[in-house]
Amino acid sequence: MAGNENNYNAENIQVLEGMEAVRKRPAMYIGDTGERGYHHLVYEVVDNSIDEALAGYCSMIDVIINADGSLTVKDNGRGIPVDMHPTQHRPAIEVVLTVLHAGGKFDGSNYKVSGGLHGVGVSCVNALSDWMKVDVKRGGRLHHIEFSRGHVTKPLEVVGECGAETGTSVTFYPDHTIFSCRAFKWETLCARLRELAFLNKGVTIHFRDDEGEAHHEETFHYDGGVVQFVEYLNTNKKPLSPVIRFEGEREGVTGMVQAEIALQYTESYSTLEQTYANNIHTIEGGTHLTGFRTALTRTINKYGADNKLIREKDNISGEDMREGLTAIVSVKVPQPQFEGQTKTKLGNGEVEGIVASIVSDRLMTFFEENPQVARTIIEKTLLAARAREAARAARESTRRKGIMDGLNLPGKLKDCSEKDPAKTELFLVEGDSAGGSAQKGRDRATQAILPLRGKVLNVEKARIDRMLANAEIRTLITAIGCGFGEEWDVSKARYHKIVIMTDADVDGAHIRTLLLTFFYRKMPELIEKGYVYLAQPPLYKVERKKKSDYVLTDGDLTQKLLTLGLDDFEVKTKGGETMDREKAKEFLTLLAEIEATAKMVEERGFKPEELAVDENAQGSGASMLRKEISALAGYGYEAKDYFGGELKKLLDDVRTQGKQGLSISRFKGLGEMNADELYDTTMNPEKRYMKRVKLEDAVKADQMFSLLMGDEVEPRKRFIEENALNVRNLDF
Ligand code: 0RA
Repeated sequence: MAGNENNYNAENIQVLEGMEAVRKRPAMYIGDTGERGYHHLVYEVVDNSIDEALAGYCSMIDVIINADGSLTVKDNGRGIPVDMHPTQHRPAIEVVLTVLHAGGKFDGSNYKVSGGLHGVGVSCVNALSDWMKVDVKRGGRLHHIEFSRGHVTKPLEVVGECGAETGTSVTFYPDHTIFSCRAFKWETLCARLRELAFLNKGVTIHFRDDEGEAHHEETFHYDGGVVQFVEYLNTNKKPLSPVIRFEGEREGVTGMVQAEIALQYTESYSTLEQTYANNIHTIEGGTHLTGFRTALTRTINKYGADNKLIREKDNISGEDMREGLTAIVSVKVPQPQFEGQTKTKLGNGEVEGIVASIVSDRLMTFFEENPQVARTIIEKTLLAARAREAARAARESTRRKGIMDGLNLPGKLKDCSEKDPAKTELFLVEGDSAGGSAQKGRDRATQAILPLRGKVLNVEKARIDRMLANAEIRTLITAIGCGFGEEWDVSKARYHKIVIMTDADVDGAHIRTLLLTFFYRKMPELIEKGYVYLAQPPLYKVERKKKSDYVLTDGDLTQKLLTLGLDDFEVKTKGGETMDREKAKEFLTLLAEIEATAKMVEERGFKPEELAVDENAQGSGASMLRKEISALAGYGYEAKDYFGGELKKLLDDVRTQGKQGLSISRFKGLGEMNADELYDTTMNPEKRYMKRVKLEDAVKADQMFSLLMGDEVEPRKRFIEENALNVRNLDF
């Protein structure tokens, strides 16, 4: 026999130590204990179900955010084995859920090609969960087991029968003494689950949110896999070619390497290449990306030369051949090596040649069979090469003037004296007058000011040569100091905080979007490194007894007025009970939200009192209003109490009371603040509030910029119509 009593104890101690190790250094196992790590827990569990799907045993995965904040992942796979483990003397399911790396491979097979980013397995999730409950349908019986912080609290037992059904359901509640994040985010999980459904065609992933009032629900299922992924990415772009898909496999060093690639050319000037290794988004690229690019360049060059479409003097670069390209490269590697700063760069050397060989063969065949498409792509490539050549000439002339290397800083830039970029900030300010105030008010040592006049060029619609001819863009490039295009070097950034400071009006929002488009398309590393910020100037100045105070948003102002007003008011439920102060404030906040939504709905030509009770009314405004109106029930009121005017009057009265003795002025633009005010409210590092621009969902960002800034008019119109009511939530 492999084990005796002592052996069992020794193994048991290892398990305990393993779980403790994870709890002691959670970041080592899941990256961090913030928002990322919190969501990573979900991915680890879902990956196990995806593995079952890849092995051909599972077709459905349900993910549910439960009302209590826990999360369930349920699949119809084989079910985690529940029989006695041969050496561990306890049910296999206990081993899978408490032994690090036990995953699905105790037989040493290559079954598990997936595996989360850190590949730590579901046992880590267990260790980091306040509790975990698992149900398994297997062998005709329904089994149940429970854990707390990685230790069994309710041993495995049979709790019922299940006939021929099989599957696993894991529910866990993250340990909030470990995580700083408190809740799962619908958007974040949606993006990943959608991506998984694209990458694993045929799998159905059903996602539901039972927490809060929102009750979102979405099903992801794509029989077209990566082809549909590319179509999805290009929703807002004009296609130049059909979506081209290749698939192939080759024997690698540690087993069979599979590759699946889909690509499409569009009229856009940007490139979007998303690569995956074993379903993990390899943000830093790696050998699969290199192989893909090499093959693309080689094949276009060869086909172009053979068919006299490209001449030697055309001097086309690989970059030119990727202009307007959207591509998904997905590989499955038995033992993936992840490298790079964030461990998202594929390192397995042989993958480069394997991907290159698959792409070269298949792309050449495609070109030969579709000469018209090949010609269109090559024409686009030639145009890109010419534009790049013109840009190079423009750059050359700018370099001669010293603009690219920052030796000759633009006169408009009011630089700071500090030279250490980690300590310095660059404010991009809308308009000369606000620029003047910012310059006067700033901390000269660490804050530089660059006033921008008028609209910034829309880089979504301009090729690189036109861009470099634009004075505003050149000034920006020089001030930032990283160079541009082929000479780009993020380590040369002259400031580690680049703050966009625009007015809180439509023009300001437009300029902000144009600048963000520029950074996202042309200097994405600045965003990845977290160097780009949005200043948050206050909307209001509130004076009371000679003391002034600044208020950031309309919502904050309402809160302030309600708080002050409630000093002199008593609010009752419909039943006549007096609400305590907290509850009264919540209630009035709800009334203010209803008022704002009703106003927006009205501006679009609808009657809010009708929409609020019409279950069939579509559009985000209708459902938002319905949701808010139904929340009135929590205070014993209903729709007609609001629309009848009684509650509206209460809101007005409290607000009016709150305004007593206050003088409120609204800032229409930054220029209305004097230098001291601007510094105090918006620039002073001790007091200001700024938003860091994050790039969490590259897919969404790409679509958003194509949509807002690109050529396609129809989808933009649709987007703006659908989201007009959500502008207060529209955020980057
Ligand atoms: C170990 C071995 C086998 C399956 C699994 C684990 C498994 C784990 C999870 C986690 C969530 N869903 C899951 N489904 C399966 C192979 C089982 C066999 O050979 O029958």
